[in-house]
Amino acid sequence: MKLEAVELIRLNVPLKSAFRTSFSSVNVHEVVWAHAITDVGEGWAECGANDRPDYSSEYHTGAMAVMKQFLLPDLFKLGNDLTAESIAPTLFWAKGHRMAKAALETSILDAQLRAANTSLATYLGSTKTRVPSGVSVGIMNSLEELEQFVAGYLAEGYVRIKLKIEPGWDYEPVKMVREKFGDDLLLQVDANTAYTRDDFDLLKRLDEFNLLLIEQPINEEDVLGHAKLADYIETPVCLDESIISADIARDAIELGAAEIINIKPSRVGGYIESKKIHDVSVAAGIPVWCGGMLETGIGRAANLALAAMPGFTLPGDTSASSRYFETDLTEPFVLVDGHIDVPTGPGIGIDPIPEIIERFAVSREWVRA
Ligand code: SMG
Ligand code: MG
Repeated sequence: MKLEAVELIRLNVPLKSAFRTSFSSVNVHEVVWAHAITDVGEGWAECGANDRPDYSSEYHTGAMAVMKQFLLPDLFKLGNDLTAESIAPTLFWAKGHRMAKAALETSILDAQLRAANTSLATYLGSTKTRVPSGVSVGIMNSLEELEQFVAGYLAEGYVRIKLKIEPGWDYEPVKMVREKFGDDLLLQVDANTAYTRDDFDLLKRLDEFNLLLIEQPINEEDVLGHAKLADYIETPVCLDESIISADIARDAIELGAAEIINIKPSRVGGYIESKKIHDVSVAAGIPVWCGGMLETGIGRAANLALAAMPGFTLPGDTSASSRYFETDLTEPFVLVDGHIDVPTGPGIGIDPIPEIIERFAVSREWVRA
């Protein structure tokens, strides 16, 4: 196949309520999409970057700049030799920028699979038709507010609760949720690197709550520190930000730093690398689950296909459209009995709704061969 053009679309999508993590609070989710036009048809993907380099070093304006100046010219140069599988090797010379690369690879993979009439789930070797859905609950202003939100999500049917934590918002909120909602609740926490090696005793106090896991407690570059923590506490240590490739996943597992892995396709450069991380983890007996970056339906559809792979044995942050959005940009994904259906159509299996793109788009720009 051949890449003819890519449209980069920036959208500002309002959130139903502010989402606060240890590093930011957002009311409007700023999104970038890649819309690939090839000789065999079009494809869509969402870039996982935030508007600021707060979750990772990537950010929207930077991701679009590297796509335009370096990544896309190389993909155009491939001419008729372009395949989704050729993208990572072609762009390997460009260090980092995995979220930018993932968006391009996924949009072209979507086009390739649509033309072949194959779903992304089939391409990845996924086996489930629906996946259990967890929900990520932001840092709140009070324990009362947190209790209300958790009660609401459980009433909707979410099968697992993840609490965002940071110093000062950890032991008490986890204790409250455990006490109010019972010992059977699947409960985990995510610190987004907010702690340090000096906080191990504090984190050990969470052992009493029988958590499924603690996600990325300390600096993403301190993989050895996570191994030391994993030795020190009972709660399984799960890595998110640290795992940017299958090689790093292999090393982190061997070091004992990753007892569980959160796979986010955007963070690791796409779905092909995600499958490699899945395979490395399964071979080592490490459970994986699918993370999220507050994706709209375009990103969520592809994440659901990944989450349906056999090694994804823990519920993911693959919540329904209504978790974040009053209006999604695709047909909404709905929670049924705590699960979301995996799309079965060709490619990512879902299309954006043009009028809703128009409503939320702040810029649309074509990059041509
Ligand atoms: O998509 O539901 C979602 C978001 C889940 O908590 C979530 N993501 O570190 O896992 C994580 C965070 C990153 C969010 S960046 C704003
Ligand atoms: Mg995380």
